[in-house]
Amino acid sequence: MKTVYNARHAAHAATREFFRGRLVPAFEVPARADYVLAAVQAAQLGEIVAPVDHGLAPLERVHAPAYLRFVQGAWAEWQALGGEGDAFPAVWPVRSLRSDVAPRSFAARMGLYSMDSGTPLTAGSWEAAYWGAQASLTGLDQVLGGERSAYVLTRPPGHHAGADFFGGYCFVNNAAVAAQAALDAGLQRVAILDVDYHHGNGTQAIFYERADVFYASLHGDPQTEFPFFLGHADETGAGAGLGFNANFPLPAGASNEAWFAALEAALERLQAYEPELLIVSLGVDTYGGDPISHFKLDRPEFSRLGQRLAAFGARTLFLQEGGYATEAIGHNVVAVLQGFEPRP
Ligand code: OKP
Ligand code: ZN
Repeated sequence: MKTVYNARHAAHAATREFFRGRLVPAFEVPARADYVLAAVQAAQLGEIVAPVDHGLAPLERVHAPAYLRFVQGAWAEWQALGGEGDAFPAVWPVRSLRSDVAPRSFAARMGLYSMDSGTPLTAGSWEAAYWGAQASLTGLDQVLGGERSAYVLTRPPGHHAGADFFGGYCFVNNAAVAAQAALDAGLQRVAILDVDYHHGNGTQAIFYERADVFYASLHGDPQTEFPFFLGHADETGAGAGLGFNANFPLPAGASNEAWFAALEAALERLQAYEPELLIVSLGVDTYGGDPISHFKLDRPEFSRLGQRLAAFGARTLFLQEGGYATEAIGHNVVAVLQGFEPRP
């Protein structure tokens, strides 16, 4: 299968993030994508192509234009204020505070448009995220153009980003942009399967009241795992979207057996939906050696995941999400993709 590689990912290079009261080396680093690229090349997975620019309009189909403008200009605003190092939010409009008006203050807007202090906004965040969305749209073009599958190698990830907020290392929701673009191209039912360790709160929220995108996710239980405030099993959709959202939270430390049982349950729901396209939010932070996650998958399980997704039978667009055991993620991703499409 072809890989669409967002080389501009490297523009987003945070050095540090907050952890237990101090700034520690960032987990979501450019080396992640470098290792995956090397592994994809070594495995001779297929041609590696560059993203084609589809412009801002497809991003505005799922994100508020004011939010996108904010992210695009945030680094310049931060620099004009004399900001040193990366920008972090420090104040949020929680319950009883107003979020329907955007204050003039940059600090206030950083909070208005974010969900956590764990997502450093850097000089190149917008460039990397914009081109990540373009790479996702380019991968979608491949799959709609007749390819059985495509893999989009990009960072930062996207599934925590909501219609109008960044967070969880994410700025632009690549899965949501691609799903909406697929609908805009004429498809009627798109499934998103999110196998990242973390619940994709942004993706879920964007499509929560809609029946044309079915979001299914297996993830660490939000009782103890990020993003904490979404991802419970009782979130099944609302309004026209009722019945088109399915969450399979698993306790931190869950066995591989439990994980694959949840995968079967999720795929059963998606199979009944009869999607014309499957988008896989492919986080490999489910790996046993991941430094911030608590599942136990390893090479054989990633390969089995790929095989199972191939058996699902749909056109499939793989989008890179998390995975923080930097040197291992390339091998883990390639195990999934080769499981999906064994070498002839
Ligand atoms: C993004 B994705 C660890 C803090 C964790 C949020 C994790 C975001 C994961 N020091 N912060 O879903 O892989
Ligand atoms: Zn994750």
